Amino acid sequence: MPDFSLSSEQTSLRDMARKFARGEMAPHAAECDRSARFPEEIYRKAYDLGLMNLNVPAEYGGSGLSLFDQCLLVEELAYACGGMTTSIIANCLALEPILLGGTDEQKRRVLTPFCASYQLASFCLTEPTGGSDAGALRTHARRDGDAYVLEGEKCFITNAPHASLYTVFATTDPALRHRGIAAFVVPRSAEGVLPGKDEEKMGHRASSTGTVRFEKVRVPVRDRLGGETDGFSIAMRTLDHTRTPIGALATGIAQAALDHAARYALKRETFGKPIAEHQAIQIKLANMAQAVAAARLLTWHAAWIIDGGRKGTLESSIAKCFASDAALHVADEAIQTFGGYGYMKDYPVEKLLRDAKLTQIYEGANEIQRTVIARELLLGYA
Ligand code: COS
Repeated sequence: MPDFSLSSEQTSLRDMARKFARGEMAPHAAECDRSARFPEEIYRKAYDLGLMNLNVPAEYGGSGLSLFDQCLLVEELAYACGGMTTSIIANCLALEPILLGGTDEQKRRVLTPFCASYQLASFCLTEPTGGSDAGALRTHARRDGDAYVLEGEKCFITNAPHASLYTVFATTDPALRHRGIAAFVVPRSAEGVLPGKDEEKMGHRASSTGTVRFEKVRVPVRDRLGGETDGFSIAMRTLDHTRTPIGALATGIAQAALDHAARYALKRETFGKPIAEHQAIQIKLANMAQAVAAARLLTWHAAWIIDGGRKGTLESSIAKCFASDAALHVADEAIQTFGGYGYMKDYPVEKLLRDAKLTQIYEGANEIQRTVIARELLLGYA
């Protein structure tokens, strides 16, 4: 059985993230949400504290944290603002394909200069014609001498308008479906890379989400990750790793919702006593607390499995799916505890609901997570 007691290093790491989240992020969360502002100055501070390239080994200039330690930090950041956290951890998603599929030469050439200063990277898999069916990509990679020519469009890409580097998945032959997909590293400076505008979103409004068009972009063969048919496997293995921190992100949102609800319930009086003394509210708070604890433990368990060298496909999908459903439910119950005030933008809980919603959709919709969970589960019964 795993032992989840934190070492003194882990406690210091968590406390550092908590201090940054509550001191630097939280004071700006409502304003960035209202105006959909991308607070680059906060992201630069996150970089300076080593909170950005968490998964990149120290030898390539990153923080080199275990997935478990990443989850500790991500929960703290998300407690303050889910949207800012999404932008802060997007580099982990974008760089993971290089860690999994790149050679040592590629890692040194790409990651080392990238991590040496504040820069953003984006993971480009999803396309306008579909995100869940990742084997059906239309972005095309045509071999031409010592390069590929990329042509196509990606959408819903976190940080795309601000990124200097993209990891891009493209097909050499759509008829081959997942067996025809290759992965590439593409600098924004390459001719024909055209990031689009920021999308106007329901939640995660401090984060930036946009399209990227690739118009006849020449990508040298040396910037392909793995073999020409390895792209789908690299994408899937990347998501196995990065869905777990989404569980942590959702847990942070849920914990914030629970804390707001409990504090409010102790202050707000009806029928001559604080609503926290009414059983209807106590049951709500008790159920919310159970959901938060289970989300955190499932996330830590998935991280523990993957840190131990196992694949973690099942566990990361369970963590992401459960924690994101829990976050939406807990945020909803927090609003209900606040009553009419909860529905007002002057109070913090309606933002938590809008932010929680995205965690059910991105890095694989929860319907896909359930597909993955069922497939993995049934393997054990076949
Ligand atoms: N790790 C390694 N390999 C994997 C894998 C994983 N986690 N999951 C699947 N594969 C392999 C399979 O073993 C299979 O290999 P073979 O061709 O050698 O048999 C291949 O990939 C195809 O797998 P599968 O048949 O399961 O593919 P499907 O087309 O049915 O799609 C899902 C699988 C739905 C799981 C995939 O398309 C998916 O994850 N979609 C969601 C994408 C997503 O999360 N998008 C969000 C982007 S980030 S915001």
